[in-house]
Amino acid sequence: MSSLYSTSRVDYQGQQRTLDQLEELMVTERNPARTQEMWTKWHNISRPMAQDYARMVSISNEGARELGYPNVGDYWLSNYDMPPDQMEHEVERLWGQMQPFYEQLHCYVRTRLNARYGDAVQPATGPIRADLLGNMWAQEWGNIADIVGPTTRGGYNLTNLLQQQHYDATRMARTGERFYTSLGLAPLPDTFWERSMLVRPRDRDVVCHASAWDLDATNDVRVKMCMAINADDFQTIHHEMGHNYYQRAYQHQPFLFQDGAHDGFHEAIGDFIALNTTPDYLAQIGILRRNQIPPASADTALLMRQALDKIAFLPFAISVDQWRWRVFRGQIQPADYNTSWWQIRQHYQGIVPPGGPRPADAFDPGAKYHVANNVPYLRYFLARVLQFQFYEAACRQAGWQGALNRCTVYGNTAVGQRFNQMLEMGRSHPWPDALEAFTGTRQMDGSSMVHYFQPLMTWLETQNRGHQCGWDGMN
Ligand code: X8Z
Ligand code: ZN
Repeated sequence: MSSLYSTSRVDYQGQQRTLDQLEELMVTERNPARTQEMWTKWHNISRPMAQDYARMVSISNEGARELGYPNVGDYWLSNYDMPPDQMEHEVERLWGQMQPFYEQLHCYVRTRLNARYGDAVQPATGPIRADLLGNMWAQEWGNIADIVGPTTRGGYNLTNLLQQQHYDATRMARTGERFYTSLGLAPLPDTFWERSMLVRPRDRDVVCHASAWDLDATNDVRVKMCMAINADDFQTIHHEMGHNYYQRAYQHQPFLFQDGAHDGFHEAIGDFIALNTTPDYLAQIGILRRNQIPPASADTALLMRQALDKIAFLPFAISVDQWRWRVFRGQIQPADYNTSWWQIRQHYQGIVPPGGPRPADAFDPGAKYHVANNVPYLRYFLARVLQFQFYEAACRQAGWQGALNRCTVYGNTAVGQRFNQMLEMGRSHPWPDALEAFTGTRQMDGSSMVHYFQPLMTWLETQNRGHQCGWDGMN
């Protein structure tokens, strides 16, 4: 399953394309016949995985039972210092805090897509077509900010800026490292630069899905990814370095504690850093000119781009593991794999596949890396909530007074020191202790995310007035 995922190529416009190439094309392709073609061809690569997946489910459930868990779903959920059913409630609680935002965002995006493409492509009511959102899995929608966002003077496009200034993979990575060192953390070792793989090699197939590695629990940390020069991968390189900086910070812990406080912490570190790459910061490091910093009146547009990435992601992340928990618990049988996958996605995300219902023998979950490679996904949902808690706490420590989305703690070594205290703890304490060390609170909580996006929420509610929001199957 893993090598099928990583080595598949599909014919598109007369050429054999890899996933990373298709992903890059999806960022800017706005012709719905073409996005549908790319989408459908990629989702068809995983059809042959269905049987292997079913076999993997039964083998790994057997392993989970030998370890004393009823199934793999409960085993995964047991990783959060509380019983699995309590953790499931936590997830529902956190999603409940953000769900009204998502509904407003969905409603607004649907209206804008309908206006652009017409009823035949995107109806004004009901779910959204999954290939129109600028991302192969409709998991982050920021790439269509240019067509759904409010038009503002003084907006900027990070992808264009990086390309115009001839950024390459190393420079993207050096830029990421500079943020961490500005907080007082040590530079990455020379071996990072010698041994990391930042671009797709010409001469062999590799697993391109970005990852971060700690080879020797002392110094040999590396990133492996196939970088494109765009805003998505600017985010991703900060994300991966977050893993590496965490790994380095907890290397003095005993072996069993050399890990994140929980897996959502590991995924949140680099994303928290990337939240600080504000226009002001981009100007400080020369990506943006001072006179290009968008005025306060552009905040709606800036928040929109962030919401398309951060809020739209939440129901996607929940869907992936809701589906798997039910599969591992035997509530979804192999014959129903694909139909349940789309029921769940329609329920949480309000999206549907392009071109009508998918064939029952398709295996669309396998077209996502973490399913084909059996990597749990709840971590990314938790990370999305946590990163805003980290960010709000950091900005409070820095004494920031303005709008939360304009805060950057770049260069703030006092914040860096307290941040590092949390990182150094690794998994040596229950996670609420680690959270408290940096933020002062012991609960995961969506209210930082709510604060960040509140001005946009108000704006969206006005825009959506008179529209019938929601979709079939959401309740
Ligand atoms: O898989 C990742 C990272 C590696 S841990 C690149 N992410 C999720 C995804 O790509 O689906 C980061 C955000 C969500
Ligand atoms: Zn990660």
